[in-house]
Amino acid sequence: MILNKAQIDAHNEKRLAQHKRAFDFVSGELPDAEAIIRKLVDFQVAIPSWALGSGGTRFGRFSGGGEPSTLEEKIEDIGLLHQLNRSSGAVSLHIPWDIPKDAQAIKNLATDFDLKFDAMNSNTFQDQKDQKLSYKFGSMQHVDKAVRQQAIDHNIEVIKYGEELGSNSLTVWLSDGSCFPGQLNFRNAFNNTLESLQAVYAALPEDWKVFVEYKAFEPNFYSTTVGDWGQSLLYASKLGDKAYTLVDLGHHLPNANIEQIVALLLNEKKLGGFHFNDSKYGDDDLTVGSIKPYQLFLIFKELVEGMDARGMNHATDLGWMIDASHNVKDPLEDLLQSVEAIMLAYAQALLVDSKVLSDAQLNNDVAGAQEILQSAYRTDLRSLVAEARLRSGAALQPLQLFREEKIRQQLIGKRGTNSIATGL
Ligand code: LRH
Ligand code: MN
Repeated sequence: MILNKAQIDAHNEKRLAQHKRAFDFVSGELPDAEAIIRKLVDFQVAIPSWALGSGGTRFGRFSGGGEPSTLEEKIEDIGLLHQLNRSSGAVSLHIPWDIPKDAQAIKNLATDFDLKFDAMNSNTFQDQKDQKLSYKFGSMQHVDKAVRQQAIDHNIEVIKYGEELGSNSLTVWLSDGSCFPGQLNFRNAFNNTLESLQAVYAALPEDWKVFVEYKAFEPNFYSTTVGDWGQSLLYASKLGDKAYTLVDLGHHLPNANIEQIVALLLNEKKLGGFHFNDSKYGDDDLTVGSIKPYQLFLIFKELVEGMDARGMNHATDLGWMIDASHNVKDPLEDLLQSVEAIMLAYAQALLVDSKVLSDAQLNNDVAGAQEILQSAYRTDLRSLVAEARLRSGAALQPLQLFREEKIRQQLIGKRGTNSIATGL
């Protein structure tokens, strides 16, 4: 392990007095800081195995060096993140980018880092070198039944890997769609996709869930066969109780009201999980909370309110995952900032007094309602999130410790500057 308890303790020791001052001041002002801290300690975010290297775009890729080039090294990097913030306790794998050659060994290594396996991700949006039939014109929507069957078989194979690792959910994102009017029969594409998903659904183990991830566009630029929350909800409703929708924040058309979509999917008991990231234009996969932090807060406000209304367990009843790609930031620093943004938005949402807000809404007190939301959003809860880390044995300032210990330089020392991580 690159990092040990003594290094974390020394880091915290130097910052304890300043932290206590901030924490005592803020917590003293809050109705129930302890309740919020307990929830923060329990809240774990899954780290995508495909976002531990420099992604890049079609215009270029700029590696920062020291990237993990094996699944073992990826587990080590996610383990390091979890040591630093004790809020990254799960791995979301992408197949075939990260096939566990020895599942038991990978499971043991993950356990050493106190990591679990969250949703498995299938991939029928790329052609693998040994693949018989191409997905150029789609996978589950394809006009050729043999191509659809190939996609179904792949998803069933992914479920098998997940069972070996102790995962209990599958995320299906289909890049299927069309680039030009006339290219596709929308009704046939929908019916083929539903029939294919039904075959995958039938292969789901009893305690598993399947998440249908929607996306407005890219790589298809005229239609996408699972293009928005309504289409995903249609599939999930027709599939059955083990099927849910998955909300990737970057998969919406500009100015979509994602917090309203979240509220309605929760209301329908069909919200399965998230791919957290941020974006200004398209599926930019930027650091969570780096562009629209108020939207992230509003989404968590709907999550807390909607989950409480259904008596759901915040930590375990939805899939909390990051889906990011790094072009100019160190991948691990970017992920540390994303987890911090998620914990802060969750903490602020927990601060909203839903009873008082409901009274304002029932009295059409519009300005009053905004005051309630914005006073929560404008409350600096960084010391509470830090206190939750301290109590979990993590670092008060994970990004600072990552830099103080020159961890990227250590990784470059171990892995070199040209190691490449599979993924985006
Ligand atoms: C598609 C997506 C999907 C993943 C991929 C890595 O844009 O969000 O969740 O499979 O990114
Ligand atoms: Mn995604």
